[in-house]
Amino acid sequence: MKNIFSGIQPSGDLTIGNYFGAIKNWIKLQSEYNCFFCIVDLHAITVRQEPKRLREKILETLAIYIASGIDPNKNTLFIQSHVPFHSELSWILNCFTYMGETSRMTQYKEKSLKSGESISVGLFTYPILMAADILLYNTDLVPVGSDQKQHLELARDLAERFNNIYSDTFKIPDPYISSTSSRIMNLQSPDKKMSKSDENENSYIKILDDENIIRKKISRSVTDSIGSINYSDDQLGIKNLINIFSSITGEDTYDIVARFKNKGYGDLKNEVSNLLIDELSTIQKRVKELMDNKDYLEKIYKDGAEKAIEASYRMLRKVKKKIGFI
Ligand code: AQP
Repeated sequence: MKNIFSGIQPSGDLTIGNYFGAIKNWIKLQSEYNCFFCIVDLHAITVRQEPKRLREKILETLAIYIASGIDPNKNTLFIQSHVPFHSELSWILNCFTYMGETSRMTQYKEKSLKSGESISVGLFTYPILMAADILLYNTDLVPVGSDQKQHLELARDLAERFNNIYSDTFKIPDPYISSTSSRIMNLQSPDKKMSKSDENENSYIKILDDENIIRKKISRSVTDSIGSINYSDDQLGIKNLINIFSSITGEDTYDIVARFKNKGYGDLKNEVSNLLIDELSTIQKRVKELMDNKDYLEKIYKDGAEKAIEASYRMLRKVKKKIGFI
């Protein structure tokens, strides 16, 4: 079986961007691949986190994975900081990365604009840690949203660079990016991606938002003055709603447009709200049950760490040997 690695930062409340862009694809892929699904807490501290909240969000992220349909018996579910090899390989790869490569990263550029002088070095080297995450597990495929494509290219470049210097060591991973769910957009500024750390709560929908909040946020989502429903870059807000619709039903975007011919934006918003509420309510109920059963979650992440350590220590040993460490 081929290997998959993917993860989400517990840096806030997971959004439907994380759900459609990552988790939903994982569910589809879990029966065909040997999957490592990680809660990337080391990545989360690239921006300041409140300790109590971070602890809560780490467990909640694990609960969301399981509640969404990731089978903990079939897949390895673990917390990144429980496997020290991630940080260790990350340092080694730091020494093989050029400053220009990390400076070019769009996510770094966008976030540094927000943080100014107080941006952490961790945010600058974040893609190198991500490369270490992926390369440790002989990963064939990385299911991500399109925002992460550039980071994945760096992982591929670093793997090739290392292999060229020292002979074949790392497998070269491929991205897996689905078309309609690859970039769920901000509900208030549909030219930007939806992000869990956005300051405006109305810009994103949390996986755990209740029915009323979902309806309110969708009804307030920004559209346009054109007045007819088309799948077009001139109507980014409407396009985003159609993509969300399609991510849930699997329907082609053209069929969705045809279905709403002669109907108004209110009809589309209403239907998207209904679909989202339907999709998320079972997950929300299950997350609640899991969060009340911390012993079960602890067993899953402890077993997961053991399996992840077992799967990755050989790779780090091989890397160290090739470099010349004793
Ligand atoms: N809006 C999105 N559309 C599609 N996919 C998305 N992903 C995130 N947002 C969207 C995918 O979710 C996975 C995990 O993302 P992450 O939380 O580790 O990092 P991120 O991409 O930086 O997500 P956020 O929500 O924007 O986090 P913050 O605000 O903390 O930086 C990835 O596969 C990502 O593509």
